[in-house]
Parts: sequence; C-alpha cells; structure tokens
Amino acid sequence: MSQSNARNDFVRFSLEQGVLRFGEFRVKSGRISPYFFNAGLFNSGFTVGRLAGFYAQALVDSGVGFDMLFGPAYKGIPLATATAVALANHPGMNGRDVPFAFNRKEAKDHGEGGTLVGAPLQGRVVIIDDVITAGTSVRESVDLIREAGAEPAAVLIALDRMERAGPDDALSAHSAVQEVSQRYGIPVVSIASLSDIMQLLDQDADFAGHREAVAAYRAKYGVV
Ligand code: OMP
Repeated sequence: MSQSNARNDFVRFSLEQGVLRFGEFRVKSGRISPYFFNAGLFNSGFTVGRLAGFYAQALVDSGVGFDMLFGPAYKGIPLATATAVALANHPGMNGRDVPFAFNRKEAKDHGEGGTLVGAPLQGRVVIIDDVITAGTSVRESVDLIREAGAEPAAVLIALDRMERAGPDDALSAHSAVQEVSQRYGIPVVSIASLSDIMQLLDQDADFAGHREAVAAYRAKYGVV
C-alpha cells in the first residue's frame, strides 16, 4: 500500500468507527473545532488491531531508527502494546521483536516499585500517543526516557491536527506538533493529518457539507 493510500484509508476507517466526527466541538485550547478525533473509540479487538497496523506502517515508512516503544499512561498503554504486536508481524521488520514499556500515573511503593512497567527503557525510544494538543504528555515522556539514560527517537501519533499553538490574540507561527519536534529535536510521525481529512472532503460528495467549515477553521488556525 502506498503511503498516501494508507493515510486515506486511515481517515476512512476513523470515520467508519465514529472516531472522526464532524460537527461543533470545544477542544482543549477552547477553540470550537468543526471536527474531533476521539481515538478512545478504537475500543475493540479488531479496531485496535487495525489501528496498530496503521501505526506500525507509518513508523516503518518514516525510516526512523528505533529500539523500543514507550506508551504514556493511560491512552498510550494499549497503543504501545498493540503496535509492538503489529510490528512483530510487519514484513518490513524482518522478524525483529520490539520491546515496549509504559508508565503508571502513580508510583507504586511495594512489589516491584517505581513508575515504569515493561521492558527496561534503553536505546532509541519511540513515544506513541493519539493526538498532541499541548504536548504535556510528550514532555513527561521525554523526561522519563532521559532520566532512564535512554534517548527519545520520535513521537508517533495518529492524527496531526496541523493547527497553530497559542491563544487567538498571539497565535504561534508553529503547530504544537512542530513545537514538540523543535523543542526535543526529534521527528513527529503521524498516520494522517488535517490535509488528509481535507482531501477526503474535497473528493467525497458524501462529506461535502462539512468542507466549508473545516476549510474556514484551517484558514484561521492552520499551519501551512
Ligand atoms: P495533550 O496530551 O495535552 O497534548 O492533549 C491531548 C488532548 O487532545 C486530549 O485530552 C483530547 O481531549 C484532545 N483532543 C483529541 O483527542 N482529539 C481532537 O481532535 C482534539 C483534541 C483537543 O482537545 O485538542
């Protein structure tokens, strides 16, 4: 499958699953967005398996070198687990078995202790998440990875909303995704982006009714 087909297929899959919706949604920034992407609705064996296949493909296609995956609690935990399974089955990985780890939100003071669970954090680590809005969970993950003596290699997300960070009266020239990439000096790889959603709206008459609102939102908040 070509990379652009994978992006289109992912947008369609997200629509079919009700993960991507059009309407009016207040997002974390306070903006009223004409679309919302709720990755939590990938919540069954088949859909999480397919989602993980898209993550694995995007990571392999990116050409980023990596040794393991890290999934920040809570949403990153099933994502890292399922994507490690998908990578193990991916022909481009030549049978490599990729370790994964995740954190707890609260440190455990008995048993094995600590906040990290899974494989030891070492080497080049890919952080996996759904959407980056403020970049809070990425910062925490980068800190945990560096404290363990490992190296953040990339952030892998499902959807890049491609929108400028900051308040309306002081919009940044960059998106939250670009800021994360610049701040930590690592690539942010996404399965799909707002451009791919726009492409679907341009091409599919069934969704044409949402085109104008999404285009207007992009013109106001989008990065080029
Ligand atoms: P950070 O982890 O701080 O970057 O924020 C992730 C947040 O993005 C989640 O709490 C979601 O509520 C939110 N979100 C989506 O999951 N999908 C969207 O399409 C838009 C948002 C958002 O609020 O910006």
